[in-house]
Amino acid sequence: MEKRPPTLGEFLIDNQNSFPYATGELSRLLNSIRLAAKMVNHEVNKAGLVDITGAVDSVNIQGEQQQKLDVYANEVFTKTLVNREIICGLASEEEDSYVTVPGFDKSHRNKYVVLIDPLDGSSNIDVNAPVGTIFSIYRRVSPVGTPVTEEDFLQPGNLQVSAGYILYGTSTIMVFTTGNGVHGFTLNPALGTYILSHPNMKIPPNGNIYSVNEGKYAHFPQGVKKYIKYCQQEEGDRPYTSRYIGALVADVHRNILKGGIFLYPQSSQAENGKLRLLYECNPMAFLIEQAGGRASDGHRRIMEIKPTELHQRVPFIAGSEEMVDKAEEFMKEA
Ligand code: P6P
Repeated sequence: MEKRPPTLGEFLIDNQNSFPYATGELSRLLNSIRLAAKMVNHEVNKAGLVDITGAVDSVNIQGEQQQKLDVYANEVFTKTLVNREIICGLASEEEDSYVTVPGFDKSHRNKYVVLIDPLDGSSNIDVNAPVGTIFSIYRRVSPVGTPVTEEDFLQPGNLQVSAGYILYGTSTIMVFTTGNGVHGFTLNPALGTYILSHPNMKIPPNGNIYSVNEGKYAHFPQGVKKYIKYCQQEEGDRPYTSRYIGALVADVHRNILKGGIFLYPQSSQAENGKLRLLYECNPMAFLIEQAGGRASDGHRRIMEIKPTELHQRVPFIAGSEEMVDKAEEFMKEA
């Protein structure tokens, strides 16, 4: 009889020994993210039916109007991760600073810190378009048994132990890596379990989808403008198809499956672009590189950038290797 695909829980048990520093903590950590994602998914799926869509009268540290689901998702992930006493600290895009997990005797003995964008693309909520959660996990650098420090969060992306996203789309999928490839688990809502649906995801080395907010074209640097015009020229497999969902998780997930490039460049309006290095670019870069693609800021590999502040923004050019190579050629010119 053909063996059914494993659930996420079974996968974590079966692969426990391949996780870095296999002590069971990482498995428990990924399991707590799985639970929080189910809770957020439940609310996202009924957003149109209950009073949970729309904005609250608060603005987050990014200066962005918070949506009700933003606040809810942040609370769910923060409480689930802190209450399980698995981590020593947490940083969220929605929080001004990092959160030290209370309970000196226990939490400070934990080895991992988590950085999270609880609900990426939240402006899509009210129009029933896809949204996502992005997470990034590091091993602390400060001594175990002491309170977590900012340095624990300001680590370059190449030190990530794990990273992943949950895409709340036409179905809900959790995609993550622990440095041994990228695997996708689709939620079976009837059973409440995530089933391995996309084992060992690989991004095609080339593709014909480019993803950029062309409404900002006038503000892009010359090299970016030239690359966009290159994408639109009739030659070979071009013009490419333009696809832009307005939620990083959805655009990146599509590009990993089909091949493509995503660009959020710097501009005259935003000299470092919009996307956050720690909560969005590093985890996505880890996943894309593990899937065989590339992620740069147009000049440097994203995962080699040494962060200087928690909410730092960087330009983000990522996806199929040959497409990122070509885009960087144009960006070198001007
Ligand atoms: P713009 C969502 O706010 C987000 O952080 C990403 O998910 C998305 O790719 C990007 O911003 C969209 O930004 O400026 O094109 O609306």
